[in-house]
Amino acid sequence: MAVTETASDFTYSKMRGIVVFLTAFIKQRKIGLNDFIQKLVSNPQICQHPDVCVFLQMDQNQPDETEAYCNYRTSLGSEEFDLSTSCSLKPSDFDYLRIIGKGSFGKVLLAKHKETEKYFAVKVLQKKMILKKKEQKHIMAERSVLLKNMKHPFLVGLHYSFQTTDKLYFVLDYVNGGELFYHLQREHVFLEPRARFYAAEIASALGYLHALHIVYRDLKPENILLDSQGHIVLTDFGLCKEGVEPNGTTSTFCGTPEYLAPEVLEKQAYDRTVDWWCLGSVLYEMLYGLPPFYSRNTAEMYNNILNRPLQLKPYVSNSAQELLEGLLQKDRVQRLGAKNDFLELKFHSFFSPINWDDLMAKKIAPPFVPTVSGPTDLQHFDPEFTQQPVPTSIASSPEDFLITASAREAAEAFLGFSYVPPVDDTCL
Ligand code: ISQ
Repeated sequence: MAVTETASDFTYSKMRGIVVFLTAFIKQRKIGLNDFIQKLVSNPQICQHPDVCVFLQMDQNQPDETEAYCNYRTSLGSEEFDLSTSCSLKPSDFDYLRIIGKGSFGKVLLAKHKETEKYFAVKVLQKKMILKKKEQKHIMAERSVLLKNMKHPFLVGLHYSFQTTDKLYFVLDYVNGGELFYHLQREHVFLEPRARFYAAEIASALGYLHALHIVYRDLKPENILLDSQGHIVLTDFGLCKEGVEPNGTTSTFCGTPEYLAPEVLEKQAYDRTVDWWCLGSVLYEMLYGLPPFYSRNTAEMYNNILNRPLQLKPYVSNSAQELLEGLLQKDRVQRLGAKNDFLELKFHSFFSPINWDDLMAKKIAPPFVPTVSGPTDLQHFDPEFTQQPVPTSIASSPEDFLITASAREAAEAFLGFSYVPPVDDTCL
């Protein structure tokens, strides 16, 4: 009896050992298999091999299935978002309705997800263009910034990212209240309460990014949108600088001229205080109708940014002038926000009418509600974009199947762009 018990104890502990070993082994293999599959599907040539298609249960006759290799399910999605229930996304899952923005690497399109009939802004970037301009690190940074599980009421949300052989796709929240500066141009200047509301929403988003060690860096008019209720939505994380510690600095730059901080213009090291300069520029433009130090002559404007003292005309309040002086301080060490970042702005007298908890909860009624009749109302987008035809290559591109050397190079450069969540959480 005792012998039997010992034998069974022995068998049990041995079995447990084996189970523990096998569990760890299987877990390890799962991770390995996941990596292996990601590598497989990221190689266009291998991806189209019939055996690989069978292995991955892909239908070779459905080009889109093979072209969009990997997908990403993010926790960023808002509650009403349900693309996350879909196992994989591909370009042909969307109807691309209109071009709503253009940049040097690609386009932003209004797209309707066919199954859910929900609207998204899909940003499509050409890998070749990114590589040509050596911006691949920034784009991967944009993805990784968006993947940082960021959720903030005034930052655009990423729902998904995927890639084809030659393109990268970001599926983002769609907002159609127009660019903030589209409205500013129509009205020339904003009254102080309205400027304060927008500046506060932007500042809270920047403070949030800084807390995650992210410098937005590229705050410029076209990146500041309004949603249909009139709240701020900051887009375009393409030039965000990731991994900058609160006291760390970085010295690379590419950006837009009007809002360039002096340290950036001089190609000196910069840090998160560069965002407070940009916010100062936005606030100045909202209150005075032109960017600070503005000149039609770019060289003169650069010289003004570097050397001309800030002159503030008296038709804005003292607290607004004081805030602008703090934010548009040429010496970044003296700049408002240099010590305690967002906190220094939060407690500035200009923002004293703002209840920050209410602001974050979107409980403050926006001072202006854009008139939009529905999601497809594109009146606030530039007709220069919306009137252009949508290229058919966005939904499926024959070029994706021509495996040229440069396409392979591009594919390799963006390995890992599409994120496959851990095996336990996926339907791969
Ligand atoms: C979301 N909605 C409209 C326009 C956009 C442009 C860029 C990024 C996201 C967007």
